[in-house]
Amino acid sequence: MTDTIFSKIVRREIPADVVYEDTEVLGFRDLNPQAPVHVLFIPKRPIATLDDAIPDDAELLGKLLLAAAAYARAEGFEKDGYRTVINTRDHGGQTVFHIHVHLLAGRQMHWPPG
Ligand code: D5M
Repeated sequence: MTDTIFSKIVRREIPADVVYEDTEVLGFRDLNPQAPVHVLFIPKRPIATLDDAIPDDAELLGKLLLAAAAYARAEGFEKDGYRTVINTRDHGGQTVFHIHVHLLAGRQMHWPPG
């Protein structure tokens, strides 16, 4: 897959407000926040979209979700709750083709999403 801006963030070639990091996952604040808290969790090893994930990626995808949950718990968001979102390709509204989990917290979310 082609390099994206998120791989540049992983390599620290461009700045980001990093709030979570482990050996395989990076979490950083979204530049265009849609809630009081809006953090993106990405695997350091890029996968373009959820549709590109293969069975060998299962553990990494699980770690991505668990990292978001661990961060939410550490920040105390689990009490009121929060939303996690993965946008996939055009109709999903994906704009950066390096898979990412949006973590949104700090306000009431609504359903259905736009
Ligand atoms: O979400 C892609 C998200 O990535 C979107 O909410 C903006 C955010 N974004 C784009 N560039 C950056 C940088 N450089 N830092 C932080 N956040 C960024 P999608 O689900 O693909 O629409």
